[in-house]
Order: sequence, then structure tokens, then C-alpha cells
Amino acid sequence: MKKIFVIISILMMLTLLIACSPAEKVPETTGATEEQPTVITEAVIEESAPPASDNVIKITANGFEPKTLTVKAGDMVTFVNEDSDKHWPASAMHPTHDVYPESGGCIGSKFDACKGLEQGESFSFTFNEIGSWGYHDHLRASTTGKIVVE
Ligand SMILES: [Cu+2]
Repeated sequence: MKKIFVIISILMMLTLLIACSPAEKVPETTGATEEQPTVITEAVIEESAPPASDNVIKITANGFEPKTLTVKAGDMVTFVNEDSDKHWPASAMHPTHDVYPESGGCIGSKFDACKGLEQGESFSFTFNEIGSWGYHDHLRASTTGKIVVE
């Protein structure tokens, strides 16, 4: 008999919880109303911010972030080393670095940091050539990324 009483008590508590649930939906509606001005604010920020600021690739212990970045011809991309270890972004392929077609730099193309970047150091490069350009960390050749230039 005690078990039946416990089961009935649980059922009554569940009924109370369900009865209370419409009250929880009211704050959700308020939250949705608050999100709308935030979206408008973000759109305004995107319009006023320089487009080049979006073309940042973070280098962490996990590699390049984002791994693939799409930019327009003539856009500058900045690689920022956020890791305590040194990282050296450079054009594919290791070790010749000659896939990116602009000559210059130190090994095989202009797309080459030419040294290991210290923590907090950055390397910026302007992509003038349209194409899909693979690159890697010259100090860890298995760490790769891709810049797509449209
Ligand atoms: Cu290399």
C-alpha cells in the first residue's frame, strides 16, 4: 500500500511540474525579443569594420584556425601565433614551398613567413593570385591549411 501512495505522490508532483511549464515559456519569449536588437547590432559592426580584419588565422597547438579560409584577390591574410611553440606558415609543398606562383620570399615562393613566429608574433601576406593555395607549418609539415582566393 505504501508503494502505491509513493507512486501517486510522484504522479501528482509530475502533474504540478507540467502545470508550471507554461510559466517557463514566458521568459523564453522575452529572450527571443531581446535577441533581435543584438542581430541588428552585429550587422552594423560588420559594415563598419574593415574587411581585412576578418582574414585572421590563429595558430594554436591544434594547428591553423580556421583550417580553410576564403578571401578575395588582393586581400591580406594575417597569421597570428597564439601557441607557446614557434610556428612557420609557408606555401605547400614542404620542403620546396613553390606551389604559390609569386616568386620571392626565402625558399620557393613569396608566401612564406621565412622564420618561426614567436608567441604573439604575426605574419601578413596579400594574396593576389586566384586559386586554392595549400600551406603548412614548416616546423611541423603535417600541420596544413588552405587559402581559397576568389
Ligand atoms: Cu616547409
